[in-house]
This record gives sequence, C-alpha cells and structure tokens, in this order.
Amino acid sequence: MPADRPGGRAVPTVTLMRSPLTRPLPAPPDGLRRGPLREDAFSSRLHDAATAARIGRWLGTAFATCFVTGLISHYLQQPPSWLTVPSRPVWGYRLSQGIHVATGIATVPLLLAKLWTVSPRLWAWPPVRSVLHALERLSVLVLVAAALFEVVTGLVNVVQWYPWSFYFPRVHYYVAWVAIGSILLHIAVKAPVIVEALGRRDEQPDGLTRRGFLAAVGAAVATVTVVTVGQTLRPLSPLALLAPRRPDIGPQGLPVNRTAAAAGVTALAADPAYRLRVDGPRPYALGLAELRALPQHEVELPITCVEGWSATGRWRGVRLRDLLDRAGAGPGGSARVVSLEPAGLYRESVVDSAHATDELTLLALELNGEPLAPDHGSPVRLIAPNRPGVLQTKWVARIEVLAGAA
Ligand SMILES: Nc1nc2c(c(=O)[nH]1)N[C@H]1C(S)=C(S)[C@@H](COP(=O)(O)O)O[C@H]1N2
Ligand SMILES: [Mo]
Repeated sequence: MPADRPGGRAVPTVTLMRSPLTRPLPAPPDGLRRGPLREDAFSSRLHDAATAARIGRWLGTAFATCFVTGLISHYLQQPPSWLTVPSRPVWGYRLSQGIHVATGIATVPLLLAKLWTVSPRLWAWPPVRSVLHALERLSVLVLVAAALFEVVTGLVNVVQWYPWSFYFPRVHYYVAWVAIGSILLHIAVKAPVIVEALGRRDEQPDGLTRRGFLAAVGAAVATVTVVTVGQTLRPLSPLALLAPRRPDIGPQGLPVNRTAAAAGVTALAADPAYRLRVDGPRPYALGLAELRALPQHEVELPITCVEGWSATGRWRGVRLRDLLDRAGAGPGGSARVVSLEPAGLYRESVVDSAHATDELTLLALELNGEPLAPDHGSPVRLIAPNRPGVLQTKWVARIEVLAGAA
C-alpha cells in the first residue's frame, strides 16, 4: 500500500501495519537506568544466546524427565479409574522416583546457570517495548516462578520440612503443569533463536570460554547428584552428604518415615489382645499366634518413599491373597488396608487387584530376620511390589475386601 495516497493525508506505512500488540510504548524515564538496568551492567560474553541455548537444552531435558517421572509418581499414589498399575517390575517405582528426585536436584545448578546467562535480558531496557513484549516477559516470569516453586517445594519435601499449609502433592502436581506448559511455550517462541544459537560454535579466545563455563555447570550437576543419589543408590550411600537419609540407617537397617510414637500407636501396637480383622463375605479375625501359624513367605522388596530415599528389606509374613481368599473374596478382588493409627494422611490405602493377587504382596510380621520393629509397623504391615512408600501401610488393624467377580 502506498504511503502517500493521492489527495489523502500522508500516513507512515509502519504505523498502518503495526498492530496494537507491537506498537512501541512510551519510553520510561532515563533516570531509572541504574544498577543492573545500566547500559553496560553486564560485561561477560557468556550472557549470549549460544550459551543460554546449550544450558537450556540440558535444563529442558532434566525438567521433561522430572515431569514424566513426577506424573508416574502422582498417578501411582492416586490411581485414576482408567489406570491399571502393574505390580511388576518390583523396582519400577523405585527407579522412577529415584530419577524424579535426581533430575529435580540436577535442575538447581542448571537453573542458576541459565538465570545467570540470561540475566541481561531479565534487566532489559526499556523493560517493556510493546504489549507483545510485555506478554512475552510475563510468560517468562510465569516460567521462572513455576520452575523455582517446583524445585524449592521438591527440595523442602526431600528434607521432610513442610513449612506451608497446602497439601504438597496436589500443589506440586498442578504447578508442574504450569511449568511444563510455559517451558513449551518458551521453546516455541524462541525456536528460531535456539536453532541459530545451537548451530553457532564460535569460541572466545580469552577469559572464561563457553566450553569452560559449560564444563563447570556440568561438574556442579555431577557433584549435587553424587552427594544426594546415595539416599536411594546403596553403593553411593557413604557419599550422600547432602541427602537427609541414608538407606541403611534406622531400626533393622531401614529408615523410618513416621515413628510409632509420632503416629500415636505405641500402646495399640503392643496390645497383646491385638487381632487382625478381615472383612468380606466371610469375615474373621486372627491373633498374632494364629497369623504366625499360617503359611509364611519371604520376599525381598524395596520401600520407596516419595521423599527420595529407598531401601530394600527382607520381609516375611502372610500373603494378602491368602487372607482375601479366606474371607471369600472373588478372583480379581481389591482390598482396603486400614491402620491402627487413629488419624493421618496415610492411615489407609487401597490395594488394586494386580497388587492384591501378586504372590509378593505380604502382610509382613518380620523384617530382615527379626520381628517387625514398632517403627516399621508392628505387629503387621503391608508390603507390596512396585508401590509408593506412602501406600505401604504400617500397623495394620483391618483389611476390607472391596470388589471382585465373586
Ligand atoms: N499407618 C501408616 N503407614 C505408613 C505411613 C504412615 O504415616 N502411617 N507412612 C508411609 C510412608 S510415607 C512410608 S515412606 C513408609 C515407610 O516405611 P518405614 O517407616 O517402615 O520405612 O511407610 C508408610 N506407611
Ligand atoms: Mo514416604
């Protein structure tokens, strides 16, 4: 379109073609250009797109892996009706949760390095050039806030400190969707820059080179991983300096999540009149001596806590499926397991039919060759393969047959 129409007013082409989204906004007063907003506030050449894109690639991979394993953890803890969780491999949840926590911890140095690299852009002048620019910056703000929130709440969870009043798993889950959504949006917006930047191989001749910086970030990732992964990988447990729990420390060589005293079950669990009730078409109750007189089985299974530690124990006890059969449960039935614990988030759990019929699923009376310690769930606790620790109910009082084709 010609800028000068015959007989008309002269209209600059650019203004006509600019949408309200990209129209320049008035510049802020220059007096605000101080501190990091100064023109020459950032001097390092490593604040460039080529470095940012390379770290972004690692960070994106770590976040994606953390997100997928996080979904697995979420759906295993609260299985939706459409999902059948298999009971094998026995170490499935252990591996997935180990990766979740390790990749989550690895994002700490990566996120810091990425924020440092792009810091000049965070302090860009003018702060907003147009409405579109403001929207783009807002999306980055959401991305950074969501990512930091996930990393911080995850780490605080690993050290078992819950300084907030919200229910951690739900909030951590929903904010993960916000984080992954804004990451995908960010990658889409930046795609042309990323492609160009990853193709660039120029190196600076002096000072800290890009390769040197990336190697330092890689070393930081390796270090935080090595000093924490020991909480789930036994050979590295002596190095688990930063991990709050080592898999071999605790009564009977296993960590404890919630003690009998904390759960308020010490007296109930030691009561000689204890009986395990099984409710179903043919309900019954068994004392400890009767439980010990039933066929006993020994299994080697891990406890995997969502908080990041895991450890294997040798468990001995009665098969859940034998107890359910005796109560008249039909084939393929599931069960609810209820603790003596009077209150608490994990006082009961549902065992789906895949786990209930698995021969490895026990109501354990012994751990590592000794009667269960009170803190590990005496007199009887549930232990099943490929199952989050929160569902391995301790101090079991009652089992309820739920469903099944009778
Ligand atoms: N009744 C009851 N069972 C419970 C819990 C609980 O708080 N109450 N905590 C669970 C959690 S979070 C974990 S990780 C495992 C840990 O088992 P352990 O303490 O024997 O290692 O027990 C599970 N069983
Ligand atoms: Mo746990």
